[in-house]
Amino acid sequence: MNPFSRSGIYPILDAAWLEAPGIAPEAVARCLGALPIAMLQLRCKGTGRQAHDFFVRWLPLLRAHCPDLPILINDRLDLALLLGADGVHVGQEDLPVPTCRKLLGSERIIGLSAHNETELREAEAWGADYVGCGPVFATRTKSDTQPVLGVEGLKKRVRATRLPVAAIGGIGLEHLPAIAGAGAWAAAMISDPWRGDFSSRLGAACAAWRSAT
Ligand code: 3NM
Repeated sequence: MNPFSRSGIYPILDAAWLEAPGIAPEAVARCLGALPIAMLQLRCKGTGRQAHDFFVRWLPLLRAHCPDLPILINDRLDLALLLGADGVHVGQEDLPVPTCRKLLGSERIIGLSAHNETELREAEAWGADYVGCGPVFATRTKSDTQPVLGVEGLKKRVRATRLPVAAIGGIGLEHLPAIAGAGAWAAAMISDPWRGDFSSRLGAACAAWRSAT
């Protein structure tokens, strides 16, 4: 199945949230497997060993509970290859897309963060499968972001590329109708689902997306 045929919520599971005390990994994985989400990403900005242990722990667990869902790894192409992830998401400072493509082959998914029209054009020329565009709103999760795009800025990015656009940055439940209305393929969310009961909040996000599209 074309992984971009289903638009929707794209949870990015960051180690900072996933490894917090009190998190029940099985319950999180089960909840993700039960929801109509578009794609999943695991992200760990820790040291090499921390990242290794995190991806080794979580990827097989998510795979077992979400067999039909593409699961990407942020940045760490080596660990994506090791673990058989469905692809990687890279930023402008990470390994270049053509290098990732050589190592991953044509079937796996490569997402690239793109912040202006030049980067959007490069993403297409290099054969990225989708682009991440943000921050749409102010975010506390990442400090070195570009200026806030807003919904109008997001619409411009969507119009400027033929690639599917994953909107990212400060996206909460309340923003989903506007993000869907802007033509984004997905709304990538890190912190919002954790602002309450993870499962109910993510379920509400999926329902909000469905009613907006
Ligand atoms: N990339 P939250 S914003 C990882 O603008 C990331 O490229 C961004 O986290 C970009 O959903 C961002 O908690 C953080 O705001 C998103």
